[in-house]
Amino acid sequence: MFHYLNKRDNAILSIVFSFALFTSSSHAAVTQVEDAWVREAPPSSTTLAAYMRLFNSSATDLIITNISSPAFKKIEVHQTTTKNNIVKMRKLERVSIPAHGELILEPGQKHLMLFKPNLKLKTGDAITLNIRFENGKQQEIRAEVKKANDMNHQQNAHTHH
Ligand SMILES: [Cu+2]
Repeated sequence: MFHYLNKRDNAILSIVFSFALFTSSSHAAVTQVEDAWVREAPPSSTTLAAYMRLFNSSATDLIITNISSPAFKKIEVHQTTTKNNIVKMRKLERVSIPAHGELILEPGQKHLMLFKPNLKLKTGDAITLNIRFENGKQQEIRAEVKKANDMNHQQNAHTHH
């Protein structure tokens, strides 16, 4: 358990350090990114899902116009909804990160739907996502492929089999 906590603390430290770098650089990142990951799927899967948290520290909303990756043919932002026990996903046409706010992409909620991978992705692999914003800026994000259970460090480490 202690080992687990230490790992998490290190991750937080490195995120804080990245923020410091970004704010002092002229190539400042458009958003601050936390926990970007792709859910590992069976090799035959034609769609995968990616999750992350994007923070907008600026005073204006950031509108996402396009997301792409060399590893996938197409990427959409989806919203999952559950109605009468039926789970549905719909494509969101206009997605923004509010000023001084955040966009949370997480399982069961909003997520990135990644279509037609160009290669078989497994745990430990990483992909690059390119987000374009309406203001003309763009940002590259690295997302690591993980099993669904690996990412629960923000919630809890309880898994039931
Ligand atoms: Cu979806």
